[in-house]
Amino acid sequence: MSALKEKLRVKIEEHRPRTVKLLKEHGDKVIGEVTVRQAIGGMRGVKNLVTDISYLDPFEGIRFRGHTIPETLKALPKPKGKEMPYVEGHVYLLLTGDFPTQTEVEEIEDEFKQRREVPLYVWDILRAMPRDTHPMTMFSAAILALQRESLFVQAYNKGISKFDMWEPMYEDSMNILAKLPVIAAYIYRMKYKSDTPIGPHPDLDFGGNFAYMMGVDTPYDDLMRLYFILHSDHESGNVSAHTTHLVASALSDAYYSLSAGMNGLAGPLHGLANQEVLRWIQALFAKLGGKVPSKEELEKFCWDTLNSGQVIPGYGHAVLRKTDPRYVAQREFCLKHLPDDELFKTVSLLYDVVPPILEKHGKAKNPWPNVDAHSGVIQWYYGVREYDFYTVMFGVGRAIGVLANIVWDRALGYPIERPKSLTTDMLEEEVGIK
Ligand code: NMX
Ligand code: MLT
Repeated sequence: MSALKEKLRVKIEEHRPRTVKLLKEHGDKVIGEVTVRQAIGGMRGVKNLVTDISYLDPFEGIRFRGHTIPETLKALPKPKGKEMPYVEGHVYLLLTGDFPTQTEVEEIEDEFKQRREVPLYVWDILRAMPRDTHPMTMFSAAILALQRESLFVQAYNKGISKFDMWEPMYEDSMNILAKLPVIAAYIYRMKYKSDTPIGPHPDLDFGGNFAYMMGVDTPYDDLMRLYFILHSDHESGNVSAHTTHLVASALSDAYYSLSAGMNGLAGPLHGLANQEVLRWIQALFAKLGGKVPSKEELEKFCWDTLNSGQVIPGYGHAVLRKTDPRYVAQREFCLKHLPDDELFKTVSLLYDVVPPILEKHGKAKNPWPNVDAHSGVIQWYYGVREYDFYTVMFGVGRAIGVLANIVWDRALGYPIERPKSLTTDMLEEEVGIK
């Protein structure tokens, strides 16, 4: 058994009594209430999910296993001579709650190398799809196609105790994670680079290999290490995490669950917003004949967008009530690596322009930028300009968090998810309209 799996076993055994005690001794304690607005309005703010992988404070932003983004980036080990940490180390942190040592991280790097070979039928399936299929459809289909490899299903069919289920879920999750950068880069090179896929490099880590397989030079590797870490998890209620958790709660395996989560990520109000941001900015550039927009032109474009009933992509959030620290981390990367880039300057100008407009517009509860407002501009700078691919990279990162979550779901024996619904008649009766 790998050191990571052994560590996880210990952590799981230590944690289980806490969940048992909460349920047994405090199971009926009330921790919130639900209003009519929440029932109709997407359950916003209803406290009904439990995860220890990450927590999102509305004003502080995300903490991974209790650590802010700057703390996480500082404490995780880095490949020699690199600015950003190993993604493998973040996998270790999210699964176990501890920062790994250099040796522990290198063990996972090796483990991923052993697990990353993608069966040929996956390439056949991708190649059989029309080339103009959206890359998120290809990505989700590839994950789903791999479902026949599930060790969880094999174990289930043989008969497995509920409390051992985390082990095959972990094996499936690690197998998927190792393959995702290979699949994503393959889709990119097949679709947009004249069908010239580049295979993995034997000496490179998760982020370095992704950059290599995309065919983009350093410091793109460091950007992608940062990118995958930043996008990994955002507590449990977001659409991709919640969907993955919900599907897994039926004891569907990690392939079924992740593919479903990715389909949620592909929505424009969720992960696809990063593509929408670039599409929106490029539409403005096209309108101005390629000229960099002035502040006044940006303001007019924002109002035109709002007045035509559309949202400003990359701004607002269901939970956050301040600038997303994932936006800040990407901005810092830009200030260091591409301070004079015109598109970065436009994104920076939007940061000045959009919040007061959204405040004046008076609808969005959070006028500040989210992670998606920034990610596209850096990809564009490094030559990855096919913006409908951006959500696939979000998906590779997001898989780290949602898979860690479903391993723990099985470890703690969480049951099938099944909230209760009411009819409109019942709500009207409840509030005294009828
Ligand atoms: N531009 C225009 N209107 C907005 C925006 C925005 N960026 N954000 C929220 N609103 C509107 C929203 O559509 C709603 O209008 P209505 O009452 O007519 O339905 C109203 O403001 C209240 O919405 P909120 O409660 O502030 O936001 P909610 O929690 O419902 O939705 C988002 C959160 C993120 C879906 C929303 O802010 C949005 O659509 N933002 C733009 C898309 C985006 O950037 N999504 C990416 C989110 C991050 N991610 O990666 O997933
Ligand atoms: C995410 O990273 O999942 C988004 O910010 C959306 C969310 O948290 O609701």
